[in-house]
Amino acid sequence: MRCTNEEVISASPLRVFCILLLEEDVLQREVSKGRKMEDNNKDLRRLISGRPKCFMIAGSPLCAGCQHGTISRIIGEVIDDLGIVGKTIAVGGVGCHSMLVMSASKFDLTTALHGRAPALGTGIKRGTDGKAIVFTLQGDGDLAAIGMGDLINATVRGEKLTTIFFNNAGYGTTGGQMAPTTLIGQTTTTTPSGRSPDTGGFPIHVAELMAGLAGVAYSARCAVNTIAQYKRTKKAVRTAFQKQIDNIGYGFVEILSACPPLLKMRPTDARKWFEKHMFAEYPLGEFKNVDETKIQYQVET
Ligand SMILES: Cc1ncc(C[n+]2csc(CCOP(=O)(O)OP(=O)(O)O)c2C)c(N)n1
Ligand code: SF4
Repeated sequence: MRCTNEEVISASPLRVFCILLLEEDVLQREVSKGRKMEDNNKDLRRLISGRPKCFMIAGSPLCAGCQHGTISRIIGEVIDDLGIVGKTIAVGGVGCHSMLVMSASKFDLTTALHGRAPALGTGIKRGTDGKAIVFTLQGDGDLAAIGMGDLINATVRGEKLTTIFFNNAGYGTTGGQMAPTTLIGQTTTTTPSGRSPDTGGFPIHVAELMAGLAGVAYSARCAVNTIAQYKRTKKAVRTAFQKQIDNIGYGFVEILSACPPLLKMRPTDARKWFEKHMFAEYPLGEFKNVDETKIQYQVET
């Protein structure tokens, strides 16, 4: 997709990184002074162009306006903050969602067959006697279509894993086919007249579904369209990791992520479309946050 320079700058992940990383008071101070950020202000430049310590490269190989990069950055920052880079192992699904973390990070990583990340993560977690901090990166094609059985069964087995779920309402990597999360009426290459419930079924709400499963300790849905959302998402990702670190249960965060090529829109329009339609179908919030995974009923022996 061809974009003007202005559009690329205004919507690219790098700028989203920049804007979102600025503390609000710093931003307000700069704006109230009515001047552009000075090139020689090292702190500001670090905030603008810096990267998580556990990332080896700055920037992103993803399309202009793809919010996967912003989400990946949040994951990197949380791993830095928790000081777990040496014992973290990422398991990437197949798709754009794992591209940045897989190409940029200093922690160990591997990729699973499409949808099988929770199964491979289980093997790694158990093979390290629970010592490794294992998280999966999965898209809505990877997790909610081909991989749904693997995800549910990992929670049913009581695995202590963390999953970051990128919901961009379709398959990005393979050119924009319908996913289980695609909205009713949304046009994709496999729903050229818009998704119809009669033939395409209904959008799936994975964060709510996960909240109903006994092995899950934390489930939330977040977004990264504003500074406030960025902060809330970072807190949610941190909590999802903490549930694993504290051996409480499965930690799950669904994050809404705009994909301009999927929508055949320019980045700025794709973001507006997301705010209008995705937020209506997929409410943001925490659906479960418990400190122990309780047993409902036990047979007396
Ligand atoms: C078993 C199998 N089936 C299909 C594919 C083709 N394939 C690769 S990526 C992908 C879709 C990925 O979409 P999603 O998980 O939503 O990630 P996104 O690219 O949107 O981040 C598909 C169908 C595959 N690699 N393996
Ligand atoms: S196709 Fe979509 S999900 Fe993939 S990098 Fe581009 S914007 Fe991101």
